[in-house]
Amino acid sequence: MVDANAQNSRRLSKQALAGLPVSVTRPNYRLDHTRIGIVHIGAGAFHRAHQAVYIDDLLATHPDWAICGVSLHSTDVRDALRPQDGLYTVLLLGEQTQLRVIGSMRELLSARDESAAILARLADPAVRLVTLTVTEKGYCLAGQDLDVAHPDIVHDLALPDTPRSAIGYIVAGLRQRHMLGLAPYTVLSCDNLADNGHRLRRAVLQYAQRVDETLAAWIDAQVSFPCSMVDSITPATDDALRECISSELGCKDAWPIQRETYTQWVIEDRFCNERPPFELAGVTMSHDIAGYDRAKLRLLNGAHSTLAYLGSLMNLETVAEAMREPLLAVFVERLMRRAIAPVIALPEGLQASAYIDAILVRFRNPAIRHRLAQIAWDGSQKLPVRLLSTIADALSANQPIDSLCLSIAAWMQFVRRQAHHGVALVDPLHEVLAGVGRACTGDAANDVDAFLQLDTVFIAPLSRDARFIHALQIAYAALADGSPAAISHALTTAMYGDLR
Ligand code: CS2
Repeated sequence: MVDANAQNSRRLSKQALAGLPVSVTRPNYRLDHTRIGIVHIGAGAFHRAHQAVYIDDLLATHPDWAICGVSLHSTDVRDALRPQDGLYTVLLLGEQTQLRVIGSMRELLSARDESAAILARLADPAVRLVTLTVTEKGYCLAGQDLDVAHPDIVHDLALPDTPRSAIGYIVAGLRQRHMLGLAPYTVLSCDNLADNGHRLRRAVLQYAQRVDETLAAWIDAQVSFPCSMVDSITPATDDALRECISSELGCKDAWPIQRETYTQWVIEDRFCNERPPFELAGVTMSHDIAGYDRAKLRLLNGAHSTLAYLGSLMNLETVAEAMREPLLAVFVERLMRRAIAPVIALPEGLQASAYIDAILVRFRNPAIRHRLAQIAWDGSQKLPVRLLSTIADALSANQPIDSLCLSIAAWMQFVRRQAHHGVALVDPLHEVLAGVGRACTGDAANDVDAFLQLDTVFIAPLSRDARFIHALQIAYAALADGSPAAISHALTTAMYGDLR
């Protein structure tokens, strides 16, 4: 333990590295011998916990792949990390916890006031890869297409040289390269989104077509957008973590990150420019991203969202706590084994039972306080890829959908409860959802119908499928008033196989 005054006066930095306790792993390369090779858009916690750690593993032998981290909407990450020379700590939560200082983010920029510097980086030929984690909503999509009415897209189309959106920056960077006769960069989506590369490519091309058709044709022919699958549970940073890390380090880290020890990154090997030797850092290069994606989004994330809504309705706080609730733990395990796994095609070599076993162990990890409220965010964006796609496939295969509909009904009940309590949702549709939630009366047919009108969440033909509507109404009615007692009762009924 270090003297509190000394700790407050010192900040994590290059100079502080030598004085850190020996148990803390630190960069095994000279920070100033590295060179920026990647621009990452969306320098949030997930990127810093995941991709930046893989890159940190490579810099000793491949120093020209350091990262410039860009935040689109805020200056917080830059303001926290720049005074620390870009350094931050990752706390790895396993049987034994481990502290590691990451040095791969050599530059931090914010689009709020450094737009020109970001565009200059994107035009730098040493940058051969642009990666992004901007979450589902950052793609500005309406269904499969670019949402041309999205305020950021409207802005960027009017002023393409001073963009706001990730799509606007990617295209502005490519436009400079095209004009300068430079090779394009590969654009790699690292968002937890099915088919992420294809969706991004479509949005970029649709946007570029509106800016300059010649440029769009060049992007179409020259730029690759590989798909990728990312996985590592990363609970949000809180003050307790900040204090704990600063006290362990003996100096202040303004924005440490925590994550589970487990991590996976699968990337489609389709790059139009040089790429880092990802394999050396444990990344799987594959041609079946869709299979990995499906397995992860539908099993892990589908189960996560289910726990988030049912668990929140039961007034539980974290995933591990929800897994200690026997009814919920059994329900979610059966959901994965009996309702989800039978209707997904897994990539070669991935065994559903072992994959689910591992997910259950990860969810039970007592070292992680992963708040259900965090997972409940952005339900309108997450449910289609996590649960509704499985329901559509189950219906096509004539498989039961009752328990899957219980997860969707739990979201509806959650929206209803928050609206009635006047608690704002974190969701791009929060205003519409608050209106729908407030109007809910508890009548299953009416309430379910009101939710089904949300046509960016419930897409036809599923939204009009009589079997789906019927199962949803039964599930919603089974959750009754959404109270903890009603949820326990519905889960008990579901355990015995029939909600009716
Ligand atoms: C979680 C994910 O917050 C959420 O919605 O389901 O962030 C999950 O922890 C990651 O996808 C795990 O890789």
